[in-house]
Order: sequence, then C-alpha cells, then structure tokens
Amino acid sequence: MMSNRLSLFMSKRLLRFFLFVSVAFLLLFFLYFPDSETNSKTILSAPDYLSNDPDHLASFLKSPRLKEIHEENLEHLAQVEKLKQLKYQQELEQQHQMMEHEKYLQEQRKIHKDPIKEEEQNQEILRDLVNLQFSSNKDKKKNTNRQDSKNVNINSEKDDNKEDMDAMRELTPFTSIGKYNTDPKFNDTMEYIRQYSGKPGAKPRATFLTLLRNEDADDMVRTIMNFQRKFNDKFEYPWIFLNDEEFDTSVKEVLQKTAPSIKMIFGTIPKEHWSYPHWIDQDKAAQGRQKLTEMDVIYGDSESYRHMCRYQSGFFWRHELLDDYDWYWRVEPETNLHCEVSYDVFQWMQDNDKMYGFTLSIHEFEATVSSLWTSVKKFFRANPSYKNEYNLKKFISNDGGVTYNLCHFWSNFEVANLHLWRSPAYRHFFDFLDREGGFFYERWGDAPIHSIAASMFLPKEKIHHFKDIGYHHPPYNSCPIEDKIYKSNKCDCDQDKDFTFHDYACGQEFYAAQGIEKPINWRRNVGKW
Ligand SMILES: Nc1nc2c(ncn2[C@@H]2O[C@H](COP(=O)(O)OP(=O)(O)OP(=O)(O)O)[C@@H](O)[C@H]2O)c(=O)[nH]1
Ligand SMILES: [Mg+2]
Repeated sequence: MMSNRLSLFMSKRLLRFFLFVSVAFLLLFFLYFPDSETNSKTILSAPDYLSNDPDHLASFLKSPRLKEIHEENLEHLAQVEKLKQLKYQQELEQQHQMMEHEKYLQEQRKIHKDPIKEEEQNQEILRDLVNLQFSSNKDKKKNTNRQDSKNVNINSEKDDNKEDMDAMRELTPFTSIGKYNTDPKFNDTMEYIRQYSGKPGAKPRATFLTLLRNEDADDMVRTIMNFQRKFNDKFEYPWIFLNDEEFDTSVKEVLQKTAPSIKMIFGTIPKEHWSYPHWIDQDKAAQGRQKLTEMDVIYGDSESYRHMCRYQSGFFWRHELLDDYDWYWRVEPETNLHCEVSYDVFQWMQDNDKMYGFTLSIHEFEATVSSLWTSVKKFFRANPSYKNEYNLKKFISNDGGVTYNLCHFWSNFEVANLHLWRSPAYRHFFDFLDREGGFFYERWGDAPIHSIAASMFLPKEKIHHFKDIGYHHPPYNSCPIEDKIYKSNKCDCDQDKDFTFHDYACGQEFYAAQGIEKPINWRRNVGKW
C-alpha cells in the first residue's frame, strides 16, 4: 500500500519535472533562435544593412525584410529613371522650341526684318514722329498769317502742300469707273456701297481674283485645286486672272484644265495702271529703293513689287473685267485653305451686310511706310467728313491717331466688296496718296492702304474676321484654335502654328478695337516661336 502511494508520488513529481524542463527548453529555443517569422520584425530595425554587428547583419541577410528593401530600391530606381527621362524630354522640347524660335527670327528677317531691330527702330520713328508733329505745329502757326482764305480749308500745314492739294483736286474729278458713278456727294461710304450692292438673299455677283505672272502658273494650279476642293466645287464662282503682261496660251489652258467647270477669265492690265505717274521723281525713287536695299528690306530694290502694290491699292477694281461684280475673294499662288468651307462666304457677307473680311493680320515693316501716316493725317484733316463715326481707328493706332501702330489686315486673303474701293472716299484717298509718291519713294503696301481705309471709312462692324477659315500664305497660318470649329470644319493644320494672336500679328488689337471676346484659349500661341 505504502509502495503504491510512493510510486504515485514519484510519478507526479516526475511529470512536474518534465513539464518544467519542456517550458525551460521552449524559452531557450525562442531566445537562441530569433529568426523565426514572428520575431524577425521586432528584432530588425532599419537601417539593418548598416549595422556593425556581424550577428545582426547575418540575421538581417537571412530575413524577408531584405527582399522588401530590395523591392523598395528597385521601385525607387524606376522612379529615378522616369524622372531622368522626363527631364530629357523637357530638354529636347526646349531645344526644339529654341530651334523653332531661331527659324521664326530668320523668317522675320527674311520677310520683314529683324523684329528686335524693328522694335528699336519703332522707338526711333516714334521720336521722329513726335518731333515732326511738334515742328509741323510750329509751321502751322507761322503759316496761318500768310495764307489766303481760299487755301485755309484745304490745308494749313505747309506751302508744299498747296501743290499737293491742287493736284488732289485735279486728280479727283469723280469720273465714272466703268458703269459706277463716283459722285462726290457720297461722303458716307456705306451709303455709296448700298446703292450698287446686291440685297440680302440675292445671288452674290462675286468672283475669285488673282494677280498672276505666267511663271507662277504651277503654284497657281495647286492653289486652285485646293480652293476647289475645300470650297468652290460646291459654289462654282468664276475666277478672274489679271497680268501686267499677256497671259501665255499654255498658262490659260493649264489653269482652265485644273477646274474645267469653272468660268476662267484672263485679262491684261492697261499700261497706264502699271507704270510711273508723271509726277514721280525717278532719282528720288531710285534713292528710296537703295535705302531699303541697304536696310535689307524684302523687295526693297524691286520696282515691279512697287507697281504691284500700287495696282492692288488703286486699280484692280477699275479693271473692266470686274465691272459686273460686287464681291471678290483675293487669292495668291502658293496659298491654300486648311479647312473645309461649307457655306457660301460671299452670300454670308452680303446677307450679313459685311464689307471687308480677312483671316490674318500683321504688323508692317516700318521702313516701308515711314511717311504714310503723316500723309494719312493730312488727308483726313482736309477731308474729315469721310471718317465714319463708328470707325475702327483703334485697330490702326494705339494713341488716338497720333501714330500708326503698323497693324494691317494681311491682304493676300481678302473677301471684300468692290464698291468700297470704287467709293468717292477711297478714290479720293488713293489719288491723294498716289500723289504723295510713297508707293515709289518708300514701298507702301496695299495691305496698310486697304486696312487704313476700311478702318476709317466703314463702321467697325462691317469688318469681319473669318476665324473659321484655315488659311496659309507662306510663312504664316490661320488655323482655328477652337476645337469645335477645328473638328467640324475638318481642318488639316497644326493649331500650335496659328498666327492669329501671336505678338507679331494684330489679332489682339483687332479684337480689342472691336470690343469683342477673343476665343477662350487665345493665349495658346502667344510668345511662341
Ligand atoms: N502679273 C504680275 N503679278 C505679280 C507681280 N508681282 C506680284 N504679283 C502678284 O501679286 C500678288 C502679290 O505678290 P507677292 O509676290 O505674293 O507679294 P507678297 O504676298 O507681299 O509677298 P510674298 O511673301 O512673296 O508672297 C500675287 O498674286 C502675285 O502673283 C508682277 O510683277 N506681275
Ligand atoms: Mg504673296
């Protein structure tokens, strides 16, 4: 009995002993083998790979944390790589922009002149104009006492001007142009235009019009094909070509073949419309050409370019082939339309009582028009009644008319009413300017002449910017920057190359002068190139 109790007591103690030993063993196990999953994270702490303790490092190298850190590193490296690539791309873009800018500057130098120099010269001219203004006021005061009452209302500026003014009277007998009466009673240009123009809804009497040299026929073929495809296949307006020389038969044939269904009319310009008027001093004209040539002004030395500008200003609308028309769309070789024009532009102009439409505007090269504004002011002082009360003067002058800001509609594209140029106001204006001689002594362009006249003689709402017509004349583009217009008109141009609101253009001046909203994204290309 006794031995039974003893053996039971002994076996309990043995059990307790084994229990104690196992617990102790487990404790030791966790203390000495700490790389089990649960302990590793609590023992290792960053940056484990920098530890100086070899045991610590050894245990770290075995841990899954190493894998995690490796993955983190890879991710980090990928991000660095991405950033590097981004920076590279930015650098490339910058380089590209610099190249484009350099290209732009070169074009400017070639086509107009160095824009930086131009700015300096503008400042110089501004100073000259202020001086001129000042001295002419002094002259005025000196002369008033000497003038007889007959001359006072014509001009009170200088004695020389008397001669000009006599010439102006001699030149403006208001004879008819073709069948158009230019009775001077029409001081209001709109009133004059309305007596001849088609009424809203009537079929417009309209034509395309191109001044062309035989040697430019190839370029013209491409332009005709483009205009036909984008617009005229639908509306079939005729096309008049004018040339200061006889058109070659082969040129006429090839142009007609380009658009067989279109009525093409070829005309020669009368010699008296493309030659020096008798009052031009040839030596002075030669000096003027030399001066512009030395200044590296494009066409500075060209006589034919000057005849062309004078013709486009004062004569094309007198050509008998245009007698039956109210409207023209001026097209030059080497130009093209970028978008489809699905509506009848002439009909739209007529129905909406617009008189002058353009796509692009630009600043003129100052040296070509240095004395133009002085002459313009002289004209308006003598003929204030031609000025329309609601004119667009703000487009052409930033200081209320003291100076010309060089803005003009780029006249290589024009959709306009021919009666604007046939009007007494414009005829008088052109004849006066022609007498001044600036077409030959400087290099007055038809674009500033048309723009100043349209801006001064018309109410401003008669002048329309075709922001929906994509157009190219080297080197500039009008490319609708509003996506809705771009898509619906199926344009094929680069919106980043639209020139409309570029600093060198005058889109900003036009919208401000009209008091109308610019497109929301008008800044898109400002300061580019
Ligand atoms: N018949 C004829 N046409 C000319 C002459 N010079 C220019 N033209 C035309 O007159 C228009 C304007 O001439 P452009 O040489 O294009 O003048 P521009 O647009 O100021 O200058 P570019 O930058 O050269 O286009 C174009 O339709 C020419 O084809 C000429 O001597 N004879
Ligand atoms: Mg041209």
